[in-house]
Amino acid sequence: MPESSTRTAAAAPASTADAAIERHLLHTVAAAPGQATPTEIMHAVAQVAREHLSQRWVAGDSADRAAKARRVYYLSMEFLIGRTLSNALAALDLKGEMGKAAAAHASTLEDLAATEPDAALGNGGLGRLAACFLDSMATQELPSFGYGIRYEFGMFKQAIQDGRQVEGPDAWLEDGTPWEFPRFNVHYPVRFGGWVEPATDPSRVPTWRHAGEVNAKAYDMVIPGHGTQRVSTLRLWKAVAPAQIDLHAFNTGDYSRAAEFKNQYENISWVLYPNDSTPAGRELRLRQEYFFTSASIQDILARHLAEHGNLANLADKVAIHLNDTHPAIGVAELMRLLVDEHGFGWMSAWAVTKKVFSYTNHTLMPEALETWPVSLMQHVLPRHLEIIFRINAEFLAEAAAHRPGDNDFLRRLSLIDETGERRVRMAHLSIVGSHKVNGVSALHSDLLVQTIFADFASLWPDRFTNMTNGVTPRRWLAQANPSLSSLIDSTIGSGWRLDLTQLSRLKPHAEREDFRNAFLAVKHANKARLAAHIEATTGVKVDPASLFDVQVKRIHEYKRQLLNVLQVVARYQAMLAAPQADWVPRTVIFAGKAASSYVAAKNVIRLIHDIGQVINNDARLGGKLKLVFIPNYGVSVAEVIMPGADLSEQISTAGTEASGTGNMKLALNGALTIGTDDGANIEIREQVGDDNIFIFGLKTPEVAAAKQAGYQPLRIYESHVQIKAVLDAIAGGQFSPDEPGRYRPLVDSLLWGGDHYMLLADFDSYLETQSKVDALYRDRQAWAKKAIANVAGMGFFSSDRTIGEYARQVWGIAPKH
Ligand code: 26W
Repeated sequence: MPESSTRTAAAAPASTADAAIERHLLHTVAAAPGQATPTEIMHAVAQVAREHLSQRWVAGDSADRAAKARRVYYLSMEFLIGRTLSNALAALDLKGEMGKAAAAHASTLEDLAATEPDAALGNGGLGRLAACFLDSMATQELPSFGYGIRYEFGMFKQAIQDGRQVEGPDAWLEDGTPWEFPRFNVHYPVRFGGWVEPATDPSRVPTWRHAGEVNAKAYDMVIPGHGTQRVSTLRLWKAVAPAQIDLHAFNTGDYSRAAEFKNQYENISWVLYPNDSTPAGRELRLRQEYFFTSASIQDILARHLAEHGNLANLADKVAIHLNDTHPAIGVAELMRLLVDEHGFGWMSAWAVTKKVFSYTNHTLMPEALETWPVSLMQHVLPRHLEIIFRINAEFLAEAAAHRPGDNDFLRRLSLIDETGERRVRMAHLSIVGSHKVNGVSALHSDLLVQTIFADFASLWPDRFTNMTNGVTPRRWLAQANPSLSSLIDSTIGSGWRLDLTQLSRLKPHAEREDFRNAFLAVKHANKARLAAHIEATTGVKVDPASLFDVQVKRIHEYKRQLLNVLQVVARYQAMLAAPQADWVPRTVIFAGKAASSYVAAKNVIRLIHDIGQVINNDARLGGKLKLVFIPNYGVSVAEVIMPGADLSEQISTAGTEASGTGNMKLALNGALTIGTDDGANIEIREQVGDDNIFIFGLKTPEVAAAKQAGYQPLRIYESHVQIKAVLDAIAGGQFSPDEPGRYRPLVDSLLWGGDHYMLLADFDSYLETQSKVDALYRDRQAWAKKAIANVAGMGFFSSDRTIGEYARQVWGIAPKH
């Protein structure tokens, strides 16, 4: 295709858009326009968007180069992007034209978009946050790169068989993706294993005699910015065996040996670890972490050298952010590269390293904090272990000066945990190697400095800060909820997409009955759409007029889906006891994946299904209570759920949920929150006002106090008629008649296992608050007023605000807006 006609396509009136799609159908997809399938048309439309984006990309990249811009590099093991087509077309302002062109192919843009597989390169909140951040960084024109792993298989697909979760592979790259650009000339060697030869004299450096090497190849995903010509880059690394490795086996005709070799190297980028709760103590995971971190830092240094000629001003031009501890080995890797390969002295390398890195913690739960056995690190990364030991020795000497003689203090601070098998504490390495450390909500950041990082905070109080999470309004309102978006547009204008604080202008409109009715009509339509999805995926018919009560997130004990389930059973029993009472119809909706090895979480999924079977088929309820579990929760499913929710369940034990971001997406779409005093719920309450949110349960200090005082769940059970009835029904097999003992262990974990997350302690308060929810829902106008107040109050929770704060306070880069 000659260049000039590409330019014509870029100008794109409706008919030209059509022509561009046909051109790609013929030349890129190789399908006859009259016979193309929706997937083929989707690929052709994506190619048109890709042309525009690559032009923007090249222009932006040269601008950054020319400006020798300071850049931020966001290192993350996970990016939960979801689909790209609609987002890209919106960013390019091509939705209208492409919609018309799709109609010419007897299709809608939504149908075409639905054929794109999700890029599900993440587990949950941390991965989706990284994706929202990329959107905001591009939109705010922040010179930035995301770096991660190009997993061949992303987050597993969840199917439900006989009420149980079954995991399947996520072959998202099977049909290729239009959004990636392989960079054939960008690749780096990443080395593993072997031993370290000590320096022969003090003026020299040790030599790492590695045992194996893998090639990291760059694949760029384009991240469009909104309201700007700028795009950002997500650079993902694929592991490829170095050619010489299998050459010998090939030459001797031993193909299975050659394949084995190849596999051994290439498995590094094969699959995402599908666990968000306990760090996998597996060697492959450590190799993944080092693989992408090393390739990324080599790339960062190469770019800096190309632009500046030397590394002397590295800290002036480079900010590297650690998204949790997964890339923490980067601290040792940068030291190794500077000292061993670029001639830096130890002291000056350390000064640079500390200025370059910053670190976000995403969880307080001690079991989720990563540590690696010293013996494993010795085996996989011997030179890095040496470097970590030296960092530790110097750090402990500095700390000792602060509290002479306090060995306990030093033992707690050490980068090496010496209790039992010696282990490297990756969070400690991240803190020592960074100039800023942050939590993800006000409460979480406070708790970090009061609990797990208290010793570090006593040394360096200024290093710790808070950056409350946010979500991108482009995906989570404009794209997911077009009807609410147009209602907002026609009321306060469309500027909220780039300045979410403008939503506060909706506040006075909550007083207008016509606006409330329009809002309720939008909500009802979104509920009808969600109801259709529920019926299609579960076979259960639900009533869009009922209260849609939604708990969607990873399944985890601390998130307390089980507390919600107990409440549903209590409601069921109460309804049976008083069938004539005026019950508010409710549809209780769950969705979420359980880590494949997490037995307790998987049992909760099964319990939800078993109870659903009974409730959904009990004619005595007159259809006024339904319980459904939507399978395969992910970004695209969330885009259907969020707009259709009335009630947002955020019921973690106080002090356990670092922030939550689903809470923000639901409130932004007009759901009212029922939640504990935890994570970002607290800040949501501050923003929307006490009257517009339902907060219940023990607060963080009360949880701690109750545990201190000797919490006895069995006592509560014995003295509490309703709790007893609920637990007896579940443990006695009322919902699992074919196997009455199925849920005995689950109930025992509450009664005899200590009820670690204090479900029984919060039960009463939760039920009482749920009654208030029912009462409010009866008054549709009063409900609408509060729902609108939620939308209006969500301006603070844009990821644009969060990124602006990081840029100014952590990365030292001024965003454009
Ligand atoms: C495999 C090891 C592992 C362990 C923990 C992988 C990933 C994790 C993360 C910490 C899990 C996670 O996604 N945390 C969530 O991060 C969100 C974004 O900051 C917060 O909103 C959630 O509260 C937090 O649970």
